[in-house]
Amino acid sequence: MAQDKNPPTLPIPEDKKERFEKIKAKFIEIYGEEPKFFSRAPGRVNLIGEHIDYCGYSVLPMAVELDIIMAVSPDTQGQISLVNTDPQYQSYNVDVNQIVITKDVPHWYKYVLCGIQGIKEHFQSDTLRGFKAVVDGTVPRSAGLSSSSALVCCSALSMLKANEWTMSKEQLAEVCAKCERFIGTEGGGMDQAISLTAVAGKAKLIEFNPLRTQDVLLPPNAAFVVGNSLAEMNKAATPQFNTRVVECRLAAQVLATSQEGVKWREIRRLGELQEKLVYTLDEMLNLVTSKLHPEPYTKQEVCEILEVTPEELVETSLSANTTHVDSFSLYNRATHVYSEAKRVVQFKAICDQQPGNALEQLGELMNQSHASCRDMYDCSHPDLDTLVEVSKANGAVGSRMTGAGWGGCTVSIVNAEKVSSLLAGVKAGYYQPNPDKFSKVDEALFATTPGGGAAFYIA
Ligand code: ADP
Ligand code: NG1
Ligand code: MG
Repeated sequence: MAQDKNPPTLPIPEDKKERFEKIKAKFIEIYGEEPKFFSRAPGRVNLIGEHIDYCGYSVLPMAVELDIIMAVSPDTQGQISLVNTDPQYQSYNVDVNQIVITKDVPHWYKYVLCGIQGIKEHFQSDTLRGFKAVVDGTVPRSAGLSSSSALVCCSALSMLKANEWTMSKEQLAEVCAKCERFIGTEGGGMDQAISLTAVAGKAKLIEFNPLRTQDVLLPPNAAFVVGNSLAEMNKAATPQFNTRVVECRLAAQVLATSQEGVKWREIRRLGELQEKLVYTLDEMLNLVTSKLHPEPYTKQEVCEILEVTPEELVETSLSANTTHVDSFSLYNRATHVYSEAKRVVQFKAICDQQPGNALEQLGELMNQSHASCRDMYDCSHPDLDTLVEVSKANGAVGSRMTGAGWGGCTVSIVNAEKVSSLLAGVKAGYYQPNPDKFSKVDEALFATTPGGGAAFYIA
């Protein structure tokens, strides 16, 4: 893969000028000087491949138009000064050498600090510049469109340029995937990779270890509609996300104990176990059926199988906010992961071959993905399930929750000619009956095409 130096510096598009000017005006009002540059990183919608990036499996997202923009000016004194255009977020200042990111409350500025700290650790320089910034975001928060990673990536870009350092988009994606873990979520790297490497007009297949990306050309008659259920969940503030990461790790380790010649302590991901066994995904699904039981495992049972004490289990398999969890679903989680990994391969193959009924085939895979997220991964929400059904009843060929789930958005695939009727039907069927949701429908429901990736803009 080409390792271009630094994401591109682009002219501000005509239709975005007003927003950039507003951010610039705010910057001048706050800091009494003009910003030197803008950084921008988009959110994303994941088309298929949910909750499998952290198991080592490929995913297939595209960037959206919604983004985080920062107006920036380097600070040679090493101060970081952050102001958000949204008044609900308090301003924050810190010396770049004094950054501490605690995992307790995920305050907004900690995501910015994650990006700064990641770049700092990568370059290990004795002389560091800070920066002053005004942050403006349009990605809905905690809605599965990755506002957190857009913020982390945008911040990393700002730190990089403020210090006049260079790094390829791919290197940045690796750094940003790791540094978002400072705040406590154990994600797999999909969000940062697509935000940084997206190409307008194309979805991407993203593979991990090492990070690789391939453009995916979607069928010409395919359009995508995103609907925010408006149920919200912050991933860093709740243990559900990390519990899934841990359940997948335990499933891999428990399965490993059933295989001769495999040391479970060397296995941390379901994908690593497949590699070690040199099995197909179908063979892995059979292994799950024959070696795991569908009922949840108690912590005691897991400890007995792995022959460790509960204290040792914390060391070998658990994470900071999951030490209290005492029941783990291993069969269901592993079944979801291996079947979802298979659906991603099938989705990519359909896009490559473009058969006449590509849209229907892709839609069916998305429907299966939603059912698996809902029933096997327990990461849907009743509002998401309703939104999926309303979308399918109004012309969507396929519909599924997207992102981590437990609330947030759905993505539907629809024939491009039927976008307007789908939007109208979902507006009437899902939003209108609820006055609170209906008041937000204009931001919550939209058609989207694959957007471009992160970039700098001249101030
Ligand atoms: P998601 O990534 O799916 O949107 P997360 O729960 O991972 O959801 O991250 C949401 C958090 O990211 C918010 O609670 C907030 O702290 C931070 N965030 C996102 N966008 C912004 C923004 N524009 N300004 C400030 N903080 C933001
Ligand atoms: P969101 O929905 O943006 O919080 C999270 C993870 C991804 C991936 C998805 C589920 C982070 C930063 N993001 O995304 O890596 O695991 O859930 O597919 O942890
Ligand atoms: Mg997030």
